[in-house]
Amino acid sequence: MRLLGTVPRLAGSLLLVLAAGASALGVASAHSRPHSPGSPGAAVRPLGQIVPAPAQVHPAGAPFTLTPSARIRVAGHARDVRDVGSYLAGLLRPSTGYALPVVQDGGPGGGHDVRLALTSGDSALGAEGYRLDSGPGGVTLTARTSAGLFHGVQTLRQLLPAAVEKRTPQHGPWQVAGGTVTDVPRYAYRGAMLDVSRHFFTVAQVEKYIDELALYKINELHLHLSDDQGWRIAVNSWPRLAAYGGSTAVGGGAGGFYTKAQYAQIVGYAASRHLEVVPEIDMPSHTDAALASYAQLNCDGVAPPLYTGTEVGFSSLCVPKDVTYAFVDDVIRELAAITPGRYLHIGGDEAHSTSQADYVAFMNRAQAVVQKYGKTVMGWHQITSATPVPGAVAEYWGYDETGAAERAQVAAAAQAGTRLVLAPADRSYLDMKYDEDTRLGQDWAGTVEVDRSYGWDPGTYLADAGVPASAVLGVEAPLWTETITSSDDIEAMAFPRLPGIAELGWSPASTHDWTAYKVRLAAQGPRMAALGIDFYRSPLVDWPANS
Ligand code: NGO
Repeated sequence: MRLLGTVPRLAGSLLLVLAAGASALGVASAHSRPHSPGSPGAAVRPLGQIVPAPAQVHPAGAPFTLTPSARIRVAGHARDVRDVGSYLAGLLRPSTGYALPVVQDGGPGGGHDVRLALTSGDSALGAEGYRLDSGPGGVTLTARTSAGLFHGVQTLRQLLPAAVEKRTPQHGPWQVAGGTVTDVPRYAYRGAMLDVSRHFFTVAQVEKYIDELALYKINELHLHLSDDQGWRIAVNSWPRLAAYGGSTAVGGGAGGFYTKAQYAQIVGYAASRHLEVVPEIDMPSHTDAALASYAQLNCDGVAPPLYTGTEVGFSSLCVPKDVTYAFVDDVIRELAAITPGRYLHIGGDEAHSTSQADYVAFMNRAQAVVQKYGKTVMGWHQITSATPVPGAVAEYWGYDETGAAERAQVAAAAQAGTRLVLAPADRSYLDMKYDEDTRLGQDWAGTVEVDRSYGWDPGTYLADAGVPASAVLGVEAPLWTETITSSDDIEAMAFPRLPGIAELGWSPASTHDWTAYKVRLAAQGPRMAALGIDFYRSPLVDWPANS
């Protein structure tokens, strides 16, 4: 633990501490009952005591107990549903020590099993919703899609004791409160961005983050693949971008890049956790790595040196040159070809060394290239100062200091049909320090404690400026990595703010309440600790002793 001292690891007294922590939180419910004589009485967490808060919760009846003979029954033959079953088994086997075979379902009833079933009915569940029915006879997850079942698995997981997250055998009982959860997301886009340019992160590090994001029902992974300090994706037609432009990082250390096969591995891993990868090539500024790799991309034909500092806005592609558009076309064509997701992000932020006329000309041409290769344009909200193409998504990263004119421009675009992903820097930027003592991060948008990060409503955040609630596609939590170099660093900044942004993206506005949220967040402490996530123990939250 780097931020706040040592993490208590109380393996021997885990159950007692769990029980004590649970009752301190008032999570022991009418549905709790001792599992067996002499059991330390681990309380059953109430249905709904999860993050993100579910849309509807109906506690009823006695709990379900996962036993050694339980099976994971998968209804139907769809490969992706079976994959969700295998994923669930993989989560539960190490800590329970149970075999949990994934078997074909013979129909409802019996078995004291966990059952996963697709339904074509219940259109209210939408593309990502699910229903969880729990009782002594079993747990059934129902959804219209495998994504819905996967999100239901995250709920089931959070209803089990935190020790289920450990990778070595633990003591049960493994109980889930009785009743029904019916849950659908508020927003379709619930993103996390990782800047792999300022510092490079390996495939394994990205996969680890993906696993952590999935627990909170995040469904978009935005990868910031290029910036002044590093180009991180192989492009066959411009090989020096990665080979040379990817060779360093902020501070001058070794950089790195993903081969196309490695990128495909990340995309595939994300898909297995029901996240879509949104790749970003930031243009026309934030391009020193490209400009250093190819002299012809510069207006003066001279390649600048590689850059390892942290200034922004000094670089620009040469807007009048034809070769710039050959470059843009090649890069976007190759990236689109390895990206199954819908979106391709072209940056557009902080083009301080590009004239506004050039900026507009460039962004409009770049958008056309994204469309030509079949992708939906995404850009930082400055793209609204060009001409967003129909269907474009602008990512708002303003903050309390953002001027009225800039907000009005975003609002005008939103009124004209541009959809918005909200990532306000003084709320959702995971690289902002929690307080002045935070070891990592920046504070240009202020310090952002957990309550501030959670304390806004995406539906009304830009209402004053004139943004209609219907224009909001969702939220994102970006993690810029000027100061971030390891998985430990990622975790220290993302957790516990990321779960709050995930909740703003998923949960109905009616559940929004800091006092209730901080109790549910506290209950995540032991779970994050069991997962080995080195999270920031915010003093605003009463973390249980085993967190
Ligand atoms: C800004 C800037 C990034 C920085 C980040 C640091 C955007 C969209 N552009 O956000 O280059 O890394 O702040 O917080």
